[in-house]
Amino acid sequence: MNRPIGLAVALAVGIACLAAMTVLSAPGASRLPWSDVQDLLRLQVMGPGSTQAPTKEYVLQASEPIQERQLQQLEELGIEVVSVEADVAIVRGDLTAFSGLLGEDESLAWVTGVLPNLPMQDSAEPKYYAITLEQAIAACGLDPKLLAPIGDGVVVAVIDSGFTDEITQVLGADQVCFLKMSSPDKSGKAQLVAGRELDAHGTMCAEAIARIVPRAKFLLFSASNPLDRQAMLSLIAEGAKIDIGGQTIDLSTIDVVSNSNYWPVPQDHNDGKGKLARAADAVVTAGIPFVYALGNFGEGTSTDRSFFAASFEDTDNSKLHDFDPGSTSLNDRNSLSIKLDPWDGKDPATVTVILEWDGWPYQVNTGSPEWTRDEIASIQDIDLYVYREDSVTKSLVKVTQSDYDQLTSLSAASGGLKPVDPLEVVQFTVTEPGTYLLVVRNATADHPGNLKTRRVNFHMYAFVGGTTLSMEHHTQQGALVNVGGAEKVIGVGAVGFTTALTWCQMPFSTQGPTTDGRLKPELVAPTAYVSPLTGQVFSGTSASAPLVAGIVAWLRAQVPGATTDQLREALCRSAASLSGDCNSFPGTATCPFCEECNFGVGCGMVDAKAAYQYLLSLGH
Ligand SMILES: [Ca+2]
Ligand SMILES: [Ca+2]
Ligand SMILES: [Ca+2]
Repeated sequence: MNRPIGLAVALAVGIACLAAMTVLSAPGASRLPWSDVQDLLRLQVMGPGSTQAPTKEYVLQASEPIQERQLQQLEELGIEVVSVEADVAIVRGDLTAFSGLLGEDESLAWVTGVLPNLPMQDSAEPKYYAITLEQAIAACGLDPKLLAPIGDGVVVAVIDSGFTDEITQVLGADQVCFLKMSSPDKSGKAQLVAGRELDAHGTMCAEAIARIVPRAKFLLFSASNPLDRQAMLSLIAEGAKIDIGGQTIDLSTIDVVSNSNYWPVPQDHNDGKGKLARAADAVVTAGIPFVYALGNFGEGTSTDRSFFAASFEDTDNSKLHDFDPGSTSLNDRNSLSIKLDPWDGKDPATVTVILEWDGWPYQVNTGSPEWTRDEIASIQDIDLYVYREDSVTKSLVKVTQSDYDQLTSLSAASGGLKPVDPLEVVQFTVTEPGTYLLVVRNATADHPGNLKTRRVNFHMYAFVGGTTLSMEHHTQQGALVNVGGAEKVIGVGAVGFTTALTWCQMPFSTQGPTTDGRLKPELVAPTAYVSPLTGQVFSGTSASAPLVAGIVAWLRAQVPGATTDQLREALCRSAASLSGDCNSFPGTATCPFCEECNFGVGCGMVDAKAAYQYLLSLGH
């Protein structure tokens, strides 16, 4: 993304609601260097819970109420039974050998599953178990014995932040090709070359797919910034042929793209019209299904991130958005407060806030390089300010600001300068406890020649490193980022296995819809499984999407004639309904493929076998 880094511009006009306060100082209002934005939080951070593989207790599930003789059988195998209740037992011991017997030893056919007994959350209900990767795959309707998931001849592309050597423990050297974008040459062009970044995140994504289609070929793309990712998607959509060490890699042979990372900077307004979303849709149009992890923004508060969406409203004419229109306190009314909690004040915490809105070019400019009068009249400029309330004096201190002038940039555009996207970003370090106030200001009002009437719909994303963040208000629905709103992409949410032995939407899993009202996610898949390669519990929607991508790869091998539209339709129409309150969400979107769908779990849980049968029913 081309975003010029300018000098901070001091506030020209006082903020009405803050005028009565003593503004003590405005320490170093600095812009966040773009490279930092790219590096920051580019991964879908693991969801809540432990990252250590569980080792102690397990939940053993039986096909029937457990009998005395079955308990004896376990004892003879060296497994300690802690407790039994109907068809579930809590057991202890090294279950490595025992797990190997399952599915092989017929006398153990009554054991239908063994789960590590590790609640993923301590504070909230319901609790979630970490499960094994095999259990996660089986839960997706893929029984290795029945379906022989091998994936001969299939080519899988995984785009992620990086890959470690561990992946070669499950994939042969002839199955893997590491690719990344080169540094731009003098003309500014970058090439796809052999190489990679190192990151276990991509390894765990590729590992999950490899367990479903172990004989597929893997193109592992390391994307270190949004521009690289966009370039990669364009090359894939073009079906480019890349020469790597004398060998030609034909990107048109890719059968599925799996992508589980994002940058915290939205590149569109969650309407699928942004650069990355369009690049992803172009991949699907070229005949390659695209599976995307929808993100971990669902919880909204008391995590390391929060999201807020609103339509700009200013009934007190302060030029500041009314976050609390009914409040008699001007500060409360015109600001959104955030607190870090818990925070002991010892280690400075870094907070990043991103503000984006339905500005231009995607939502206003109709595509022509020339702007019409109506389009220009629709441009709205808003800015982002951060204040801190002094814990002693209660006065407000300006912490930082981001105030790009989108209107000036447009004027400059006709002089050959690049336009600035509707985006404001601040980053500040919290060095003392207190409440921070986020303020969204209508800067268009400063442009008297540009009277604006169009309502601005804006999104705010806040992130903190190392602690949790509580936002005064947060919005649970619609916190999609990057590719999340793309029309043709299969967006995947996350479900966990609960202590009630049901599948339930994970609280962190990002909810739809898109800003233009379309259903997201399309479906959900399990998360929080133990990666055999890294020994970590792989959580977040990052872990769910590769399971769906693996199933798509498997379907491509089984039903080579299925089109991308048919694959998407088959996955959605055959998804299993999830019961229970934790899967109930208000609101339904336009839902072409399922009768019962919602913004939390989409059409439901992916079911590979049912999707396969659905494709057969279409005549394949
Ligand atoms: Ca106001
Ligand atoms: Ca407020
Ligand atoms: Ca601005």
